[in-house]
Amino acid sequence: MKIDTAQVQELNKRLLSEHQHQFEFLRQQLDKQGIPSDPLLANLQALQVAIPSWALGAGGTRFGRFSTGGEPSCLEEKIDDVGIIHAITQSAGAISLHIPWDIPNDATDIQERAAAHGLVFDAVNSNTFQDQPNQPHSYKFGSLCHTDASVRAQAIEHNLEVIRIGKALGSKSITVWLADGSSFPGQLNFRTAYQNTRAALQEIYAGMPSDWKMYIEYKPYEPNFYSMVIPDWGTSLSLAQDCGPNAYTLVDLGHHLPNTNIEQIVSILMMKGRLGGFHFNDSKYGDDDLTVGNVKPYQLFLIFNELIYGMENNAAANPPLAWMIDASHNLKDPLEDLIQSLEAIRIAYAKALLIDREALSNAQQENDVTRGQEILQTAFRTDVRPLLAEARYRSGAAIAPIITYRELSVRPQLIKERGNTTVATGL
Ligand SMILES: [Mn+2]
Repeated sequence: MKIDTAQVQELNKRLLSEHQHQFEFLRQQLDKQGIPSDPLLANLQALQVAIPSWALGAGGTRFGRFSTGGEPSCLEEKIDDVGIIHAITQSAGAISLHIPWDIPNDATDIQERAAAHGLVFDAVNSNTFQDQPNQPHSYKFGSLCHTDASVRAQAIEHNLEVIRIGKALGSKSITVWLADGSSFPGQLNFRTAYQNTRAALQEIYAGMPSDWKMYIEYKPYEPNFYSMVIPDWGTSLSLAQDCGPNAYTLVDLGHHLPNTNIEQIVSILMMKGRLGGFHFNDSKYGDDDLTVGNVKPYQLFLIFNELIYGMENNAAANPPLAWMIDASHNLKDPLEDLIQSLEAIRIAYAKALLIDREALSNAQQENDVTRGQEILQTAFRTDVRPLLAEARYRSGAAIAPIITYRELSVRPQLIKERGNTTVATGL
């Protein structure tokens, strides 16, 4: 299924006059604060977030999985689904593949299909957290950290294969997330596990083309519950530094213990020029992988505050970040969920762009705590939705994405084309 942009424009006509009224009101409010709208709109139009190939079907828990219907059953259909989201929002211009779930049969074919939807390939993701059929060695007790050198060699070779596949598609980065760790005290030697992992990452790094980046993701627990080899940003950063200048830390919002100050982590990593990218999601308890911004929108805003500050004060030359949604959709239509996530990311970004940075810096210098809070919350409490709608409208996307998605009957049509029982590869 492919969405005709003329259909989107047609639906926009009905919403246009009400939208213009709301946007004009906001534009005047911002003008009074000395904030011109056009640069904000240009920033919003430029922000593209990658959609991972594993987020297009229904996720599940270890207790069960409930199908959505019309799920993509091959890589081609996954690309079509991202194309649908991009046609409606013009803000999901990239797809992130997971190997081996999404190995393309013909790279040129797949690249052309993606290009027809206006999509490029973002970071490729390796998988050594589960065993594949006919794999000689098991990852039950770890991959890059394993005590047995032949298991480590197999895991290294898999990552090099992922790089080769990514290269053929035009990707420029690899994300490594390791499930390695231990579930019981005494199970492994912390130092040996770290040293094995470091040596393996260095080998993978050495096999990367020189214009590629490696993103090292961290997570404090799960699937191992006593220790993870890369539990936190400090460990990830130390490994990245030991690999080389093209290795970076990747922050997944759900990969923190409750109440961790993620915005502070973002700030320090950018100061060091080592923040590579972001996996967006939201959570109440742990790695819940919920729709971005649905539980803690203020945290997301505070993170964007640091990201923008980091981009504007970039002495360490932190490169442009890789943005990706990393969520699991257990109840909602995955495409609707992803559209909502894209919206939440852009809302947080737009609000953070409104912060009066000079006034905030002065308040901090003068230790005026009250004023600092007022400045942040004035920006946060501004309803920027008309700004997002205007950015979308100018890009040829939908003024109201969820309404448009439903009026176009996307899901019923996908069910008609693909059936009710297809299962997307992934978690
Ligand atoms: Mn992630």
